[in-house]
Amino acid sequence: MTCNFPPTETNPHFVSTEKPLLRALGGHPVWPPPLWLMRQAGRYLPEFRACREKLPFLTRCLTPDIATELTLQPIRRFGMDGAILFSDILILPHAMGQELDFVENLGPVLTPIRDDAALDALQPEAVASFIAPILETLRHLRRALPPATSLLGFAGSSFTVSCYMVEGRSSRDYSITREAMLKAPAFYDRLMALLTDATAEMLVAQIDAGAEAVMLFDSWAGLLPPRFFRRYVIAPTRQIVTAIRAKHPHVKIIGFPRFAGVMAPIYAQETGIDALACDTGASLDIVAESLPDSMALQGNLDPLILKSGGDALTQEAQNICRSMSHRPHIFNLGHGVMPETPPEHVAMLVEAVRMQKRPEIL
Ligand code: 1CP
Repeated sequence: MTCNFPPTETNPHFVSTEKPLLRALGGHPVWPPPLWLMRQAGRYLPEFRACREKLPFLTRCLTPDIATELTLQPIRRFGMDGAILFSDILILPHAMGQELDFVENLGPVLTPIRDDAALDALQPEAVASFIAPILETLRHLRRALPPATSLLGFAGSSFTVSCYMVEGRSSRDYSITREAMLKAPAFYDRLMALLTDATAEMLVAQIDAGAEAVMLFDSWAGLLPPRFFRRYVIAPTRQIVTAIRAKHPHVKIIGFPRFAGVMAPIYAQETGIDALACDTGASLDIVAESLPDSMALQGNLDPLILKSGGDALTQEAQNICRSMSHRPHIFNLGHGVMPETPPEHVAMLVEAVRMQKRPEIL
């Protein structure tokens, strides 16, 4: 018999009625850990590829029925605990008027913004109506998702989005953007201020429309030296967190400062986020040592191990879960699912995480 009273972790029969992912984000250990995968909706799924051939990426993001369907595909197949809105971090600059295209084998292409005149032409006031279909998708998803699945909204962090806006495309080192910090600080600070306000507003709108938690992707955070990291990663993230908290004090925020290394726990503590998403190179137990017990960690299986499959996949996934069993942990990858990943490996991973025994009774 199970019993859910009194509500305490020390009662071995305690069963929470809260969604597992939200419970972990709230600072409680959950076993087995809730699970979702970055880029879980994507090219590795045949049903995704079928839709991809018919419609351009931006149309898929901005058509509520399609974006809802693409968000739900991995949930139907694998029953993840989190559903992440099908959209992109570059929708925000596009919504402000920056031209954006996604080119096969090249990725995003934007008209670069490198001076005040280009910045003046942006229209942050246009964002609200541009993202209306995305908010509609969130409302659809809240109705369509299974009761235990949590709905995640997201945005890119100001620094990472600025990289694409200034550079105009993907780059190895975003040197044009980083040079703008040095050579045109007034311009760059203006861009960051504009982005930080717009990002906070967009995330508040996503929460108003039904997102139950939000994630900030700072994919290129690790490119910055510590002083710049504090100024362009930690400070704007703290500002976004503060703005969200003012409107939605209980909604949890996940931060992902990729490649931040030793700066990651400092980021976690100084920004005020609720959960730290860790990249593949992070040692979760070492990161955990410098964080409060109630702060959830998310991650961090190597996407290449998922692609390769076999015993290494089960072993590595279970090692991560066991090392985090005593604290709030959300299982995920250290970066997105690779397009060449066989869907059966994802099914294997979900089973390996869900079916393992609790460490104390092994
Ligand atoms: O045609 C296609 O299928 C395009 C592929 C694709 C997809 C499926 C892109 C282009 N974006 C997305 C969706 C996406 N992007 C999601 C939602 C779906 C999900 O996670 O299941 C999310 C959360 C993102 C976030 C995103 N976009 C990031 C941050 C995370 C990360 O990967 O580091 C970044 C940097 C982008 C930019 C982007 N979008 C797409 C591409 C090819 C790129 C460039 C990536 C690069 O520069 O390396």
